[in-house]
Amino acid sequence: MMSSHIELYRTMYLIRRFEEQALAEFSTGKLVGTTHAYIGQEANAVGVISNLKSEDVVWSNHRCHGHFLAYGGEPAALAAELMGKSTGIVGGRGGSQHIHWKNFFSNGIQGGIVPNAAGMALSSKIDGRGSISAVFIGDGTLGQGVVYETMNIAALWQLPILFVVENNHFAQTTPVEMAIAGSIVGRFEGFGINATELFTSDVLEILPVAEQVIGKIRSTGCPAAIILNTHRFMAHSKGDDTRDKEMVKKLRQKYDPLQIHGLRLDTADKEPCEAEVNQLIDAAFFHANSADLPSLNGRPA
Ligand SMILES: Cc1ncc(C[n+]2csc(CCOP(=O)(O)OP(=O)(O)O)c2C)c(N)n1
Ligand SMILES: [Mg+2]
Repeated sequence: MMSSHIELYRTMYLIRRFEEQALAEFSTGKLVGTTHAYIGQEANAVGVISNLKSEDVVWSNHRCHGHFLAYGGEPAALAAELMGKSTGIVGGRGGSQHIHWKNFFSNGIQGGIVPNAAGMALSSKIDGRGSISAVFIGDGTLGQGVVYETMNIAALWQLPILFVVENNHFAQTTPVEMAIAGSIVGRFEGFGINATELFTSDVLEILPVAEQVIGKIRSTGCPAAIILNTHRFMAHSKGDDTRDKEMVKKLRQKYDPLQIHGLRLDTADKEPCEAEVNQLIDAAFFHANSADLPSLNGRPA
């Protein structure tokens, strides 16, 4: 496997700490716009993105911080972006949901970026680049018609695209049972797209399955899907959570990806790793906080 146990833990811990800090700073008014924490879902981003190559393209959504950090994005640039600062990933103009760095793109419009992923997969196929597009969507985004138009064209034209559905069982406050008829796997299979479903928060279970599915996309050029059943431990955004608090607590006890994978590590490895990441996060937010706002049409803000 391409990443060691401690590397996998480090990336998941980095995401966790970033999100905790972002939520803490939000309440102080330093962050602008909105934010959707990835806490609880870390194993998905790490398990999938660890298998991608630099020429592959990652397409993300409103809950994009974890995907961006797993992709190798700088926490300091992300923190600055959340604060609308000039040192942000896109100069402070994208905020939490609209990021572009290297081959990473995110968009806050549910499903809006899915056809772009197919377009880039088509371009890769035409040019013979061999790269794939990986697009992350949530369960609630399966309510968007454009997702099905994309599945259709991806299957019809045999495009190298990986659909990753992170089913955290809620779209904001709507439980998946109230929004989705039939099955998620069945939606892909209806278009002839192979779909693999996992029920785990263990990065070591996601990693090899993602490796196999991605390998198949590379060797066949055909689309595929991974459905990851997962849980978010925080509110949808900052304070909007109608779920029973005890139920969320129980989910966290059972499905915390950091607890699950952390048990495999020696304290002698884990503690310095956490200390290094804690420092990195502190520095990221400190520098973001002291950075300048972007200029307006070339004039100082
Ligand atoms: C087209 C569109 N409609 C509504 C919204 C507002 N909105 C943002 S996230 C969200 C729920 C998304 O649920 P899901 O796809 O399950 O992702 P999750 O938030 O659970 O990660 C909604 C309704 C939006 N961003 N775009
Ligand atoms: Mg959801």
